[in-house]
Amino acid sequence: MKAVISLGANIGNPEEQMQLAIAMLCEATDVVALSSIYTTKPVGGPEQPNYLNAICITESDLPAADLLALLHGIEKTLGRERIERWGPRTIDLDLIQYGTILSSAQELELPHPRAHERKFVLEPWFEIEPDAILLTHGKISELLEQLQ
Ligand code: PH2
Ligand code: MG
Ligand code: MG
Repeated sequence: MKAVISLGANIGNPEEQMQLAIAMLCEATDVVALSSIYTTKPVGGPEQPNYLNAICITESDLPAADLLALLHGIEKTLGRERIERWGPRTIDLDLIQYGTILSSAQELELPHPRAHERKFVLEPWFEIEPDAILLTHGKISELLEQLQ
């Protein structure tokens, strides 16, 4: 199944953390596409530094909970501390969409409930998969257009 994963970092050494997270994703999963790295203004949360953001698409057969655990493991390895919602972070790996799974579980909502309104997710995703459909909201090209 195709997994769309978003990466973000804005404290510590964001460039290095992004590269390490990408390397770990390549090691642990079958990465099929990787976007450029974008510099983006923080959305929500306290005043904080700009982010680096990217999207990675991988092929995986793992159950969603196991894939999520893998992402959390990478975050932990790279020193992620969970202090404040939408606060600054050394690395954030979010599962945006996984195959055609729809889930409203609190531990893992799929597709990601805010993906449709986040340019920092849609723009890099569009770069590597322009025809992509966000299962809950439709064509990402149109969602992105609405945000411009
Ligand atoms: N992540 C957030 C909150 N705000 N803003 C940007 N630009 N990039 C992010 O990755 C980001 C954010 C919560 O995960
Ligand atoms: Mg996030
Ligand atoms: Mg997250």
